[in-house]
Amino acid sequence: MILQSTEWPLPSIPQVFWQNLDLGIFCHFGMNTFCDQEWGEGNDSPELFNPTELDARQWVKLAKEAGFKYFILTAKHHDGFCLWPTKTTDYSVKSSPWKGGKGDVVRECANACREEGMHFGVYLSPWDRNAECYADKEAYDDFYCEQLTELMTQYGPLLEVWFDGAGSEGRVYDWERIIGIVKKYHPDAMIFNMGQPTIRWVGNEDGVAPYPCWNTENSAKISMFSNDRATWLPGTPHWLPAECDVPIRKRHWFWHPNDEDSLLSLEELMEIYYRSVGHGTNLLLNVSPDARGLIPDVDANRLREFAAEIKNRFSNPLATTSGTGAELELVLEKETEVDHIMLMEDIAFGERVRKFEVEALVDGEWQTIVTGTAIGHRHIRKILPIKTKQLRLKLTESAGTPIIKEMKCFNN
Ligand code: FUL
Repeated sequence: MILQSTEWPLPSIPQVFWQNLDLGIFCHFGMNTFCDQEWGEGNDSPELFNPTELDARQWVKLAKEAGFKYFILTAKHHDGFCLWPTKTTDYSVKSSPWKGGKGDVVRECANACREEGMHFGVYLSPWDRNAECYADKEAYDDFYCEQLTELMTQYGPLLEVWFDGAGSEGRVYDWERIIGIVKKYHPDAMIFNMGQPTIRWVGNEDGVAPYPCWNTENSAKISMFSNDRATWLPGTPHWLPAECDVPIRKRHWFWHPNDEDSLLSLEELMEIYYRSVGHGTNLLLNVSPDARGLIPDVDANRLREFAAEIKNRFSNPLATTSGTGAELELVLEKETEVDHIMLMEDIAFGERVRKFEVEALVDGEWQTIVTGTAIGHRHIRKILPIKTKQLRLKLTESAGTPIIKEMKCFNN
């Protein structure tokens, strides 16, 4: 059935670009790294910030080697400590012993990204537990806008700006001004979940999206700590793809000593992959540098294993096709066992498919092997292995003519 309506939300070109990147690395590094904590109160001495071997190239090269396409650094977390020498406060790298107070982590990371061809983004926590002016709404809005302007103007192109709602439950910021600054300097950057977002939080920190996870939404949760919905400015687009964020060490965004046991297993990471990228969202996987300023070998190796497994499962399709219309056939060279199906719509034309089935020809009979609703940017389905030479995709409900960018099958 083709729905009558010819009106459905379309993504912007930068949104499509961002969705095609699929995989990003999140990097939490800061005062907490040196204090064995997740949420500093903003009173730890800058003297403690002293990475002995900081090398942002190591972080970014690893991300690139693992096939990740963007990198987001916590320029300031809730403790208020700034990783760049901001003019707005002394609570920054400037007051630390690292490089004699002349260092700039944001610059080193931005430069490494540029050199490696990695898209760069920044996280700037609205909640600030150090800034004295935080209690004064207007004064803090000024302070925050100045910090944001520094980040927007001194570090080259930015793919994404991450606004974290944690700690800001019930607080109102001057979003119009904040978003205005992002748009002025980086009109194509993705804005995460607050103000006038262009991408939304998936609603948990486990890295998993529900199925279906439609690309359209009218609201999103502000944080883990309340059921409040983020306040969005008028004009927020209806097309708002989700990003799934999760740390590679269970519940730990920052590095902690003697914490290797919390590293996710390869199986857990693959499960996350199926339920994020496989449900059509981007995956933002956090990997943290330690107190040396280097990503530890165990984390780096796990990330490499993860990358190798994705490649192993999804880079050699048995057959590939694409097409327009309500039915698509996928013919294999010979009868083979199939255990994964991957489908992609051409989302530049919207998310048109509302219901589908995949059938396999087995002993001359068509058997339904998959039924679903959303396809969107990507849909990956693991199935019980079935021997077949031919598959067909039936798009049983859609808005307008379905446009399938890719249909593939695999045998692992
Ligand atoms: C949460 C924060 O409270 C965590 O520390 C981390 O930054 C995560 C990405 O978002 O809301």
